[in-house]
Amino acid sequence: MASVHDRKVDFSTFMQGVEERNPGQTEFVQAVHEVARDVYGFIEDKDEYHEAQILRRLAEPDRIVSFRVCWEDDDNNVRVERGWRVQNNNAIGPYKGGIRFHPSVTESVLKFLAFEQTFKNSLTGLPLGGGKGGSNFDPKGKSDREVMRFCQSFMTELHRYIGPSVDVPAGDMGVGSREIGYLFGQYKRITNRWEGVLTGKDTEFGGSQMRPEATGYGAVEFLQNMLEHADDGIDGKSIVISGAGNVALHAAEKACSLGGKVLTLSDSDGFVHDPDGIDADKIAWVKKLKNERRGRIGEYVEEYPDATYHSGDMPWQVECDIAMPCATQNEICEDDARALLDNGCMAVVEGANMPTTFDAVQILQDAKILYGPGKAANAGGVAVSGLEMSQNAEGISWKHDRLDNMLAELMTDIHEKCVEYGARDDGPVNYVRGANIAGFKKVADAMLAFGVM
Ligand code: NDP
Ligand code: 2IT
Repeated sequence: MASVHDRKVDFSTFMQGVEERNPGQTEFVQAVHEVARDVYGFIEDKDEYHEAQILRRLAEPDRIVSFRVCWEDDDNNVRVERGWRVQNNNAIGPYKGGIRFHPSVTESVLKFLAFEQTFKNSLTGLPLGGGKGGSNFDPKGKSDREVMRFCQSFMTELHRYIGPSVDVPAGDMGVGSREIGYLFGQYKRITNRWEGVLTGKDTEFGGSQMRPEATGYGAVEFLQNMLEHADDGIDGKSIVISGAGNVALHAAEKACSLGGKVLTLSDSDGFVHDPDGIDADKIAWVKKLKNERRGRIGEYVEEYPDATYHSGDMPWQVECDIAMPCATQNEICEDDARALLDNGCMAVVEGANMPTTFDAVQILQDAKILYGPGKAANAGGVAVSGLEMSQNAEGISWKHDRLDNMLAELMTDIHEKCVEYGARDDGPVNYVRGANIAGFKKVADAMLAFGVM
């Protein structure tokens, strides 16, 4: 009989298999590659993980549901979009992860996000499995009623596959408070059940205090932990932020409150650069622009004429101490990473999921600057979602300050886990390795306990 040593596949054979089984799914392969590289080092001398094929199983979603979403626009045209829910792994808790509405959504994008989410959710220390869903529907330029009809149709399909102890979606790109309201309303209408099946709800109907702020605030708290660990701090640092959505604006708000100077915000049309700093009042103005008027970031320069607008560009050429990508995947490429380093950037902390390409990550890591990967740095959002689930299950709502403190503690715990597995003698903590190994170990040990399935 072959021994486990004979059955062990090496890293490159493993990755070759992932590529062959997922043709054309570049984002998914990229996410698996980044995790597997570190996990392979960790499990090298641990036969039990090889024997049980843990990594191979984690890189194969438990299931993927895909469905047609049909809706009518304001001109009575019948429109057809695609919808998915990827349930990656529920070893440590019900599937949990956001829903994304964006024209760039594909099965590959949702598989990468669900895979990442599995490790991120494990890092929070809460009982949350990993999932992600979404549609190629573009809410931009649609009326409220069009968004409502789309959300209702999406939930009419999705409700069969979710539930408070089965799978609990939340928001992500293109899905904020408005969309969660429409989705939750339709779930309640179809099932006749009021239950905590979605997080990110408004506080009037079971939402948690601090959930809107949690991802951006948490990312800055993670940055603060990283800087303190390196005997430094945020006060006086210049910060370049991409995006102008939920994560970017709350990251900007928290960074300002800690004495950071935020220089940029962006959307998919371009970025604004305000050398005087985008302070709390200006951020409040952008929040209104985005959430109420659904405007574009370029309008900032009409309100604040000392700022400049750079159409079609990303902000990575702007000189800064710290960069926080908070928009989308693969928004920092190799040239951007080099430009950041040339301009003296000393830390990159990811509010978005996988915003840095594989090669750009390598450049930043080789330069030994502080680099906080999304699965650790942006875990505050899903962590407070986990707290929303607890509050819904108990039928209570905790106060703002309590949740604010719990978020800060959760981010400190995640930082400590990264240090535990990522500390090295010849440079700053390798937060990528730390996050990957700590995230993997908890899920893997639970899977071992369940046997072969
Ligand atoms: P939002 O939809 O609120 O904002 C997204 C922002 O990114 C918008 O300003 C959008 O501009 C911009 N953007 C989108 N695509 C591009 C692009 N190709 N180039 C440049 N800018 C782009 O989403 P969130 O803030 O919620 O999410 C941002 C990131 O954070 C995503 O990666 C998400 O997965 C991640 N994340 C979100 C969490 C949450 O709780 N919301 C939790 C953890 C991670 P435009 O308006 O032009 O589309
Ligand atoms: O990427 C993410 O962590 C999210 N979009 C939040 C998921 C959640 O369930 O709160």
